[in-house]
Amino acid sequence: MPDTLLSVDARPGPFAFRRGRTALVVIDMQRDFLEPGGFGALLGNDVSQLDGVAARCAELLGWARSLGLKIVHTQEAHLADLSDCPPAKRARGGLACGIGDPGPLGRVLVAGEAGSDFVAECQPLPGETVLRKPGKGAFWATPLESELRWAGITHLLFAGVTTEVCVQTSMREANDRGFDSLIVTDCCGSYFPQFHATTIEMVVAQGGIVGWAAPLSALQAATRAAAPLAA
Ligand code: TIU
Repeated sequence: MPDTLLSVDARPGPFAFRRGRTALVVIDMQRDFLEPGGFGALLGNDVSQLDGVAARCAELLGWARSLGLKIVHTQEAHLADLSDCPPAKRARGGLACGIGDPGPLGRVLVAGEAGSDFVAECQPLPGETVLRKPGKGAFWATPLESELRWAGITHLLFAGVTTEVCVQTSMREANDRGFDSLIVTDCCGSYFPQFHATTIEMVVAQGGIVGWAAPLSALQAATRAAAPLAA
């Protein structure tokens, strides 16, 4: 299949990428962050602030699948023995029911438990990468960078939750590793709307100090205007 060059109407300027060199990274669309009783709720957050993100991420996934993009789903979850959970992370917040404890969705933030699973709308398909990560950033203590480089990926599209925690941390890690990255603004969400909005501004400020930002509609428009490359 010939590659395709797409140009997205983005901030702070056009974001051009080749279909064959671009991956969609969907960050932590797990029950633990989106549903009542999960880690996000146990931290004291109002998970209803994330209503609508799963449906929009599903639409983004459909767009990326139809384009044949590489797709990575990350999952913030720890090993059952918590050997990959820094004690400082577990202690943070002083929760009565925290990481590793039995909660309404199984052991909190532990791989294989109900809360660690992806929400129904964002389940990975066969052939897509599922990347468990112990931290907020997708590159720390994971094989993500190697996997992207081996696949020839140079450009990344970021979506998922939460905008200012795991999405922004991962995007900053990608930026420092030389990947050009775009945050899909309406396919991310935060428990704090003002943090979501400010994160977008932080990304695109200073000429795109961290990367680019655009809504899903801009990606869809870019596909409609796309031209196949000769080789
Ligand atoms: N608490 C919060 O906003 N986020 C996280 O703990 N993890 C992710 O963002 N995935």
